[in-house]
Amino acid sequence: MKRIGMGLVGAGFIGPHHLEAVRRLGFVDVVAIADFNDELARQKAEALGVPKWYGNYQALLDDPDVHVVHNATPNYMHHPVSMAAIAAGKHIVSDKPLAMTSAQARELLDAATARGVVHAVTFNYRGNPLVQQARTMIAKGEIGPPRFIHGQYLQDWLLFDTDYSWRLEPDKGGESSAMGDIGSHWCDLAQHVSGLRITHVLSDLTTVIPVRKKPSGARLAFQKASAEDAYESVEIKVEDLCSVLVRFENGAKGTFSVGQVCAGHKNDLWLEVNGGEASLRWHQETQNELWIGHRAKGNMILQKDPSLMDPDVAGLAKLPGGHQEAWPDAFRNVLRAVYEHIAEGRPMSERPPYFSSFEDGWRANAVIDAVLASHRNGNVWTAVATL
Ligand code: SOE
Repeated sequence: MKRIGMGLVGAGFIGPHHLEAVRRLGFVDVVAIADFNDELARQKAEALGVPKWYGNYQALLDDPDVHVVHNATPNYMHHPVSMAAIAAGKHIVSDKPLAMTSAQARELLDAATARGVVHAVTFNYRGNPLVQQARTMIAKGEIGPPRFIHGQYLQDWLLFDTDYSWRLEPDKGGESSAMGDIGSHWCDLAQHVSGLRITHVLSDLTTVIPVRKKPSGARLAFQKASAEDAYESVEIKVEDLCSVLVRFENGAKGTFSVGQVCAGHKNDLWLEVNGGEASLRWHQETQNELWIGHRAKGNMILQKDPSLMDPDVAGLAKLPGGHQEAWPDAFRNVLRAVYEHIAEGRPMSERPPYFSSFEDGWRANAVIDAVLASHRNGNVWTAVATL
């Protein structure tokens, strides 16, 4: 297979995971890293074994050895970096959320489509084998029409007032914090697995911790406060907890909660779909099991085992039953689809279902915008924009 050069912009918490996933593909060369300045970029490049580094992203975009740009910067940089990458004719992989607003996301989708580059958003949970098993079962009518789609995405790394992230600053993270960060995953997963668009939402947003101690230095996601940190007390205006009622396009109802102040919940994403004949539930923290609920016979738990899965998606499980696959494997699966697509020069219209594009990124941003508007306008039912 033709070798492809990858360039990473932003090497904070998530960037190194992009890098590790593409290294596992076997036909991708990690060419360069760009970060906020030369020294930071050099340190990151050395630590991650990357040959070239740049103190600004435009220099990386000018490098002819870079064919695909991964945008793993904080949210406020998503739009400018991705727009510049598209203008430079590079294929682009953006971390989620695609942009700060659905208007920005729409600009990105239109620009990437017009330039004819491959565009992807890392909704990485789609790459989990049993997520695809669930999607396939629903698409084939095996649980009947979805009637109730519900779940949660809870974490606890922002539980204490000494916990901090740039995501809590609207100029860096956007108007929403928890919804943009992890709610975007839930909205994508629910729509992807059910095959149904979210049409309306009614939301209630809360800032459980209205004043936090902002550390003088940078803090990565999940990084604990240190006794040496100097603090400044800052007012927090964005939500760290959120409850949403949902309506789907076929009339199905739903509900989900998103929070990052929920003690004991580490990366607790689950999605349940109750259909006319059976139910399915997938839980990220026990991701090698799919619960299948029945009315007239015993419930079952399907283990991730390629020999037991639907043959259409069994190939996403790379190890036999009993050999657990995990978070980085799903990330790798999504990026494999993207890079195979690039290598084979196929159009975006021929991408596999679990390849999340800028259109999917726009869709999640549109739901987030509606969630914010619903809350702002007094917790009222609000329509989600359509393309
Ligand atoms: C922090 O909440 C975070 O790293 C998210 O940004 C990721 O998208 C999620 O997959 C894990 O948690």
